[in-house]
Parts: sequence; C-alpha cells; structure tokens
Amino acid sequence: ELDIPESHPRYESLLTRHRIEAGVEKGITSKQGLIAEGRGEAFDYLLGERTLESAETAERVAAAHLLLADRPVLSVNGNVAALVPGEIGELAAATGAEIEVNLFNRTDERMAAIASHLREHGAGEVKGLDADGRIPGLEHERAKVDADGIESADVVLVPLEDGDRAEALGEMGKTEIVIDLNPLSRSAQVAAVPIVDNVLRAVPNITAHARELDEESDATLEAIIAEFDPNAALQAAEQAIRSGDLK
Ligand code: PTJ
Repeated sequence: ELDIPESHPRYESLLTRHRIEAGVEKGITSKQGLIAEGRGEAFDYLLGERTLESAETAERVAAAHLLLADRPVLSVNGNVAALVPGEIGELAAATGAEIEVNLFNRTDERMAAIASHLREHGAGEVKGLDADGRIPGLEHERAKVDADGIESADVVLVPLEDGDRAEALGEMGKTEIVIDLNPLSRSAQVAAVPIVDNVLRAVPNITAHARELDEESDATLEAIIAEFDPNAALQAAEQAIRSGDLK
C-alpha cells in the first residue's frame, strides 16, 4: 500500500502517516486525528518505537481481562479504524468481544463510514449506530453509546481515548484498558490497565496473548490480573522516556 521498502528505518512511522492520511481522505479519520497522530509519533520516538517489557506485560493482562469479561467491548474511533481495522476484528474474534464505534467528534457520516470500513476488513457486527445508551456526565454527542454495547459492558478497551470520557467510563464502574503512547495522559492515568504502546503493535500483541491464554482457567487469568500494578507500568514507561535510551 506504500511505495517504501520495509527496511527503511522509518517504515512503520511512514506507513502510519499514510494510513491516517488515507483515513482522512475516506472520511473515517477526523482532522484532529492528524494532530493526535503527530503527538503519538513523538512519544513513540522517545520510547524507541518498540514495545517495552512493561507494555508487553500490560498487553497480557489486557488479554486476561477480555477473556474473563462477561461483556467485553472494543471501542473504535477514527484513528483506530484507519490504523488497525483488520486487527480489531481479529482481537474481537479471539476474545468474544463486541466492536463499537465511539467518536469524540461524532457525525452520522463518519459513524457509517467507519462501520463499513471495519466490515470490509472482516469485522462481524459493529455496534454504536443505535446510540440508545448514554455515558453520564458528558455532553450529548460524546455521551452516545449503545445500550447493549458500551453502556452494559464490564470491560472496555479504549485506544486513544480522551481523558474526560476515560474518567466518565471509569465512574460507571467499568474496567478500562487504555492504549496511549503518552504515559502522562489522563486516560492512561485512570485506566485499570494502561498500555503505553502504539496501537499498531498493541492490538496484535493482545490478540496473540489472548490466543495463548485461551485454554487457561479463570483462576490463572485472575492471578495474572492480580499481579499487575498500573502505576508501576506507567512509571516504567516514563522512566524509559527519561532515560533517553532509544534502543
Ligand atoms: O475519531 P474521533 O472523533 O473519536 O477522534 C479521535 C481523536 C484521537 C482525534 C481524539 O480522541 C483526540 O483528540 O485525542 P487526543 O486528546 O489527541 O489524544 C490522543 C492520544 O493518543 C495522545 O495521548 C497520543 O499520544 C495518543 N496516540 C496517538 N497516536 C497513537 C496514540 N497512542 C497509541 N498509538 C497511536 N498510534
């Protein structure tokens, strides 16, 4: 899809930009999504554009949560749809989670475009279009969710979420798994499981862990979750940035 050799040192970053640009052209990604991407890239650069060991652990814990959940939901916005449309479908299939489109800048056109984009990439049912549920404490458009989706979910994966909504979902008593390259972002700080990694790497990693943990007992999954310390994960990421050791 991109005319650059995979050996190019900035291949992944160029591929990401290309996908986000194409997302904007297709009416999937918002213009603000371009800004969010730039911010994410800066953090990814400082993290050495790799999955930290602490992030790998968090990805395994996220898989355990999704497998144990009664009603897990993967929330998808315009950036996630552009970057990992097929990988989200695979994660849903590996964990039995629902997929719901949930936008910061919600328009009917983008909702529909994202839902069909996900289905073109192999997703089954895509929720979010009914909008018959609400997240309390948020203004109208951003509060809209499906009653049988995010509103009644027990575990929600929210990649690249904004801080307000991450906080409001936490207040609803949901277990939140947040993927965000900025360890200081409010969403990462309020998450039960903060994953400081690029969605491009994080989503397939969670899927791989879910497949590996699929046959494990509830007790084993619960033990994996109990050992996890979200603050230690955030500190490890911040430390990696501060150390300036890019490789
Ligand atoms: O599609 P919509 O309307 O729902 O809008 C989505 C965006 C992302 C535009 C909206 O939620 C937004 O404005 O988000 P923020 O407040 O810019 O936050 C985005 C966060 O995601 C920042 O902390 C970035 O560092 C981080 N981020 C950006 N790209 C990636 C990322 N984290 C992981 N992987 C990425 N590829």
